[in-house]
Parts: sequence; C-alpha cells; structure tokens
Amino acid sequence: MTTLPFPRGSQPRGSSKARKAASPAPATRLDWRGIAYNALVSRALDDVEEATNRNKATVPREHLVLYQFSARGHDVAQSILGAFIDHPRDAASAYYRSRPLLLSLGLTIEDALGSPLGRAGGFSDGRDIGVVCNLPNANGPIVLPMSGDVGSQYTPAAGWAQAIGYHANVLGDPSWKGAMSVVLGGEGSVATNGFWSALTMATTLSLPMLFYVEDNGLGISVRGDMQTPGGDIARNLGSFDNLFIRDGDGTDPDESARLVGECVAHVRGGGGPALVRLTVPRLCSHSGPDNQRGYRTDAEIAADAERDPLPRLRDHLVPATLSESAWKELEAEVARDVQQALDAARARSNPDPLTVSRWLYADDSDGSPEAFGGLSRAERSALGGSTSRAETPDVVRFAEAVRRTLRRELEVNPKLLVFGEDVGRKGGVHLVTEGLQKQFGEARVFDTSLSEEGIIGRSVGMAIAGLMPVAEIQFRKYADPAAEQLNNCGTLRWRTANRFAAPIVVRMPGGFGKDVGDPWHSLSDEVRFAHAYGWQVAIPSNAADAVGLLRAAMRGANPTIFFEHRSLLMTSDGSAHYPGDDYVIPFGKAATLRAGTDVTVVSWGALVHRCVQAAARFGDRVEVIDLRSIAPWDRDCVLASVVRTGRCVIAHEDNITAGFGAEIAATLAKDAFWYLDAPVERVAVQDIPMPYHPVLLDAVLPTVDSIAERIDATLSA
Ligand SMILES: Cc1ncc(C[n+]2csc(CCOP(=O)(O)OP(=O)(O)O)c2C)c(N)n1
Repeated sequence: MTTLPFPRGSQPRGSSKARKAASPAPATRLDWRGIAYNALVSRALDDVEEATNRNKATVPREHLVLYQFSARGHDVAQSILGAFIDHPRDAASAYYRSRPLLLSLGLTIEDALGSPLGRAGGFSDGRDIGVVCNLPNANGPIVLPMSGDVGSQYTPAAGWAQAIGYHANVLGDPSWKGAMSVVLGGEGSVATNGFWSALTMATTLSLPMLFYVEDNGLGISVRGDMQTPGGDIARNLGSFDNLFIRDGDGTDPDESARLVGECVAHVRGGGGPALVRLTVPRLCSHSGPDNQRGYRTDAEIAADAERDPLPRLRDHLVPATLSESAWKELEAEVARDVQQALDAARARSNPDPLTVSRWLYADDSDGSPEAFGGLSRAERSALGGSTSRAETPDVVRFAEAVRRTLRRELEVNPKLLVFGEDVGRKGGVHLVTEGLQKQFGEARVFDTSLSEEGIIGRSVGMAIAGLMPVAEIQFRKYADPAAEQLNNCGTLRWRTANRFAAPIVVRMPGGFGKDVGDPWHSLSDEVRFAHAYGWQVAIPSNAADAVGLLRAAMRGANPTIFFEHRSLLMTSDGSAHYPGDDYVIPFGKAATLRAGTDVTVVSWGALVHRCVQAAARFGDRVEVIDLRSIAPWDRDCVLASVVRTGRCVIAHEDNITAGFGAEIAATLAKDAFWYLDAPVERVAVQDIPMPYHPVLLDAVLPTVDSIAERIDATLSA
C-alpha cells in the first residue's frame, strides 16, 4: 500500500483551473469483499469460456461463445470503479471488455453466461454478441446499450451527462443531483472521433462525466503510441482546459481506488469532467480467435503476467481486511455461484426464431413492458394529437410551419430540446429555428459543437435519459460523419429486445435549392435511411404535411429522420394552410393529390410539385400519390391505385440506381404484375452528383417536361 499523496505516475494533471477545483481524496470506505467477489467472478467466467473454447473440437456449437473477450487484468480496477457508481441516476457507457463493471452494477452471473451463449432472455434475447451488453434499471445505475464499434460508446455518455443537468436544473428533479455519466474505453479508443467529440462536449459544457481509460498498451495488436503520441493520453491532455486528470497503476487496488475516488468526487462535486487513466495488463489474447503470435513475444506476455492485479488484491486484503479463511470461503462462494449460474444458463432455451423481427419498432399493442428511454406511454398519450386538420386561414411557408410546430412542442413538452450547429443564437442557417432560443432559453434550444457524431450520439444518450431530443443536421450530406451513431440508434431497440429505446428526431435539410445545387448541400440520398433499420423517414412536400409528420415524430416512440427540402423551405410550392397545433399524420399514410384513371405517378418531397404540374397536362388520366414517408411507405395506397390504373411512373430526386423507386417498382412487379398494362417507369437522377450551375442542375434533375414525357410514353405503351 502506498502512503505517498500521489504515487509516481499519478500526479494530478490538467489546467491550473482544474487543479484548483480538485477535491480532496474521499475517505472511501469501499466494500472490498464485494469488489473481490466481483473480480473473482469475472475471472471465473473468463476461465469457463476460455476452457470451453479451447475444446472447440469436442464442445457442441451451442456451448461455445463465438465472440469471447476476457477481462483478465482489467477486472480488479473495473470492480473498484463499479463501487463508485452508486447514484440511482448514474449511467455507464461501456465496451466489450467491461463485464466486471457490468457484474458490479447488477448483471446476474446467469445473464453474463447465458447471453454470450446466445440463449433466450438475457440482455438481447440471442440477438447480439454476449460482450455487447446493456443494463436497464429503474432505481439504480444503468449501463447504456453497448455497441460493437470502438469509440461509439463516448458520445451517448455525454448525452446522458447533459441530461443529468437538464433533469436537475431545468425540470427541477432533485433525484438527478450529484449523478454522473461514466464512459469506459481502452487506449485504442482514444484515437476515435467519438472520444474527441465527447471530450469537447464534456469540457465545453462542463458535464458531470468521468472518462475511464484502461490502458493495456494494445489495441488488438497495435501499440498505444500509435493511438496517441508517446502512448499516454493523460499526459497529452495535460493542457486541456476544464479537465481534471488522474493517471496511475490499475493493478494497485489502493491507488486505483484513490484515483477513481478523486475523480468521482470532482465530478459529483460539480467540478466538471474528469479523466482517469489506469494502466493494466492484458492477461489474455485480444479475443477468442486471437493467439497473440506475431505481435507479442513470450517475454512480453510473461512480463504482463507478473502484473496480474488479482494476487495484488489478495495481498491488499489478506489479512488486513479479510482473514485467510475468509478469502478461501470467498473463493468457494464464487465457484459455487458460477457453477449454479452456468447450469441455469445452459438450461435456458434457444431464442424463438418467430420473434426475431420483433422490436425493430415500438409496439404498444400487447401491453409489453416499456423500454428504458424516450417518453413514457403515459406521457405520449397525454400529448395526444388529432388527425383532423384545423381550418386555419393562415398560409405558412414550410420553414415557418416547422418553426411553429417546434415552438408548440417546446411549449407543451418540457422534456423536448432543440439543438444543432447554429440552431441557437442564429436560428439555424435556414432560419427555421429563429427566435426559439430567445423564447425558451439556452438550456432548451442551443448550439452544439461541430460534430455530427456528437449531435446524434448525444441525442441517443438524452433519449435514453427520458428526454425528446430534436437535433438538426445542417445539410443532409453532413449526416455522413454521424452514420455510426445513426445506425446504432436505429437498431438499439431491436438488439436489446425492447429493454432500451432511443426515439430521437433528426431534422435534415437537403435536396436541390432554388436554382442552385452542388454535391455538398443538395444531396438527398434518402434511400440510405429507408435501408437502415428501425428508422421512420418523413419527406413532406408541403407545410401542412410537415406539421403533421414532425409532430407525430416528436410525440412518438421511434427514431425519425425528417427531411426539410431546401427548395420548399421558403417557396410557394412548400406553402400550405397551417393545419393546427395538434395536427398529426400517422407515418406510412400517403396522400392522393389528384385522382386519375390511366396512370399512377408516385413521388415524394419537392418533385411532387413537378409531378402535379406534369399530370395536369393529361386531364383526369393521371393519379398523383405523394408518399409523404418512405419508411414506412404506403404500399396499400400505391397498389390499390396501380391495380386500378394499370400503369405507374415513379419520380424521385435520388439516384436511379438502388433509389427508393426501385423498391416500389419491385413491389409492383410482384404484387401488381397481373394488373400492369405497361412497364413500371422511373424518372430519377442518372447517378450523377448534384451540379452547381443551374443549366447543369436542370439537365440532371427530373423536370416537369421530362416527367410529362415519361407519363406520355407510359400511357401509349
Ligand atoms: C470502429 C471500429 N473499428 C475497428 C474495430 C475492430 N476492433 C475491435 S477491438 C479493437 C481494438 C481496441 O483497442 P482498445 O480500445 O485499446 O481496447 P482493448 O481491446 O485493448 O481493451 C479494434 C481495432 C471495431 N470494433 N470498431
């Protein structure tokens, strides 16, 4: 046990401001027996899985853990960290080597064994690999749904941290006071975008967030000095403003407890974020299939083995805290508990293939338990909504309609927040959120740092904390850096088998502008989101539909992409009578804008208006359907129409190859085949990026003329 105030290598780091804010080490009276129990259980689980996997040839597939990751060497420090995560509103965001932490926060040993075996129940009902875990808990710390992508754990943790302040200070809920968000990552993860994005949010917003970096010097095989110069992220962040830093030996129980304790005291005391780096050995291969040959010498492996923290923990506790016999009893208890849990896990049934498509979307139909995250059913039903349009005289532009809808929802739902780049002070580069920050304050309508991954990851963390985040991505193309978080948000309910959900709304202007385009600001590529799992995708063509769909999204239980077409925001095309403050349109309900007898034209977004103009050239022969949302899309409406007309032209702005029109055409080819009198036609952009000059833009985009030509050709086919 060290008696130095700061053992070598663990001096406090950070700006002078951070140092001044440092709280004294807490006089922690940790439950060391509990910590030891947890670390021993984790080790025993690693033993069981590694031994089984070594016998691959003889063990049946159903007893193998295909993605096996041991926490050997990381286990003691993580168990110590777990002892500090004890506030009912704390959340941890973790990664595949975090099982010791999960166990210390309440993961049962049976689940810890059953889920890696893919058995029914547990934390994913056989859907996700066992190391990608989650832990809901109504009255205690939770573990946010983990992901397989290294670095993706960081920004949702920042969202939870921001939600802590919102619940405590804006909503006035004292139960959130003193809570913190903890994120765990290896030293490899400090090179990821997610790490830097979360660090920016935490330090600029002074969030109650603890970064826990467990540095084993290897990311699979890559050395730590490839992830950050010199291999020490704590030292490199020494000049970072507003970050309290501790750095030390994660194999020394006393030192680990003290450093983690200092950071936790700092964060809980309102000092802002902290980062602790603990060096630990990796006493195993990276994962089951990795044999370490080729990148680690025997001498290096042996040197790491010398640093095993478990014997050090034993020496630390025996006999000062536990007698020899008490330690032996503890080991026997662990062996008994693990064996019992293993028997129970193996006795679990396999997951039911008939349920595998469940939980891509919320399902309130059969009274299933509510997922952790999003507004509760009671909150959603209290907000209600009406599918009848109010007869208001005012004609509003699309941008004004969105603004009014956001304003109304900010008024009626105190859990709703609106944010994005330039959304606050300026009111958005498209001015859609103009004036909202003045009216509702900076806590509810705010600017974010320039990181789309941060905007979406933060939204996910906030939604899990029960808020309704409405994020703006400045232009569709700039959602690209957030692709990982968007994908993980969409699968979150499914992969946790409805234990968690993150309903967020992502507003996204895109498409060609009025007489202007370019490859960056004019992308639509909406099909990408229709292809993603779990998302609703709205592409309204006018202000009234925008109100109804946006409100449905903000009062709903599923994540939604809401396209705001640039060419509609301020033009008469996009304008409509304001349909009222409670108007909602259910997703997947198309609008038939024009009845016709001989051909059905299907479109969405801005091209709807060109289709209506083109259709007018053919009297009452052309029916025009505005899909309004492409996920889900109204198959019934389109099929019923095409069965009647026998012909179909689909017009869209996205590329023709694998655009959403291809999906509609395929559906018609199968389900309306016997009713078709002509080939299904598509009018779309011929796989060319949006050009800048209006002459080029006109050449690329479907026009009224080109749509009319195709209608004509289809009619005479
Ligand atoms: C975004 C992403 N890129 C690559 C991988 C593959 N991969 C899995 S673990 C890993 C190394 C991570 O190392 P580190 O963060 O230090 O954690 P450790 O395994 O050492 O605990 C890599 C490259 C991944 N899962 N996600």
